[in-house]
Amino acid sequence: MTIHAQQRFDSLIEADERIEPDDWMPEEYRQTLVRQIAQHAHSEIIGMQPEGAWISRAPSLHRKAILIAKVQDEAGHGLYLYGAAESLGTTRAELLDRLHTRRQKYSSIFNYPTPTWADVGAIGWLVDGAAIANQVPLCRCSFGPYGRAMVRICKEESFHQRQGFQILLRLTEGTAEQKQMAQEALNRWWWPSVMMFGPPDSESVHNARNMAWGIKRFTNDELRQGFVDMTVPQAELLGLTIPDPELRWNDERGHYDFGEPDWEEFARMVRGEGDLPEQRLRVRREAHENGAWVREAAAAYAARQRQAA
Ligand code: BYC
Repeated sequence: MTIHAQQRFDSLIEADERIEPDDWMPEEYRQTLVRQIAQHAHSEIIGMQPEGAWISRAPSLHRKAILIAKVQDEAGHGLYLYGAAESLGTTRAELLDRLHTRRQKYSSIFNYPTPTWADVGAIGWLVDGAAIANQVPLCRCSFGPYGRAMVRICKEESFHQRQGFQILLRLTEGTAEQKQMAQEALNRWWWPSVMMFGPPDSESVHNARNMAWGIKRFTNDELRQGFVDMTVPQAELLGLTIPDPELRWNDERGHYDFGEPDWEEFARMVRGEGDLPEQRLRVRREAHENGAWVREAAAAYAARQRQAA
């Protein structure tokens, strides 16, 4: 590395311009991006499971078609993100191996069950809603391929969020049992969604450096607050009650005050403790093994094309 290369990197960051894969970058910048983008990609593909489990049980053909499209979108998001990570000099095979051997994480949010159809609505409304709050600022990430991947992902997430809201709206307009089912799904998914933004700022390891590098644009707590402020009026529209007795509008701050999440539970979910996280990884490893023949066939086909060229 020359001093010139470091200066160029610093001045690009300073000017809020993009770093591209061929540009020199500090090793820590590269590593934190691989870590975050891989964790994000893993979350997208593990995140196919809780909703995927409802494809065969969707309440109508129409809902089934929408759900299949949504779950396929998540697979696509995983692909763009693995592609963005590969541009930093790693490979998809290596990243998947790190996921399968628990050397890399996926989002805590996907370690919760989906016992009813209303949970599918709650994932779309709350989890995709939280994803949008987190990912819209990532469209301006200083690393070009990640920021550009985010633009398309955010467009798709906003369709996902609306379909989730719409599932719950239909349920809340239905019978007393259906409304109850929607409320119970909100009770299950509210706190996990609030925690999805990561540990409080006081405990965040990467906040400060990633903000300075223009990877993150807002801290975990700022994003969490934005999510709560955005979601409370939507819950009111649905006629559902957010399960937080401390939730109230604070005129002085111009934001909602809310209670403290259970950070011990968050830590357990991040570590992947329990039967459900075990199942998530088992299903993922099996899917990978069952797909081996596709990878082999694609590699053989590519080799033949190269020979023919
Ligand atoms: N779960 O220093 P911090 C989707 C880890 S999927 C697990 O604040 P950072 C969808 C963190 O990695 C979208 N681990 O970290 C798909 C770090 O550990 P390491 C998922 C978490 O990076 C299907 C440690 O805690 N979204 O939308 O500055 C269906 C300290 O944290 C979590 C993304 O991946 C967590 N929730 O900030 C429906 C967004 N939170 O790595 C929907 C991209 C924190 O040092 N990622 N940790 O061992 C980010 O924006 C940032 O990485 C985070 C954390 C805000 C999540």
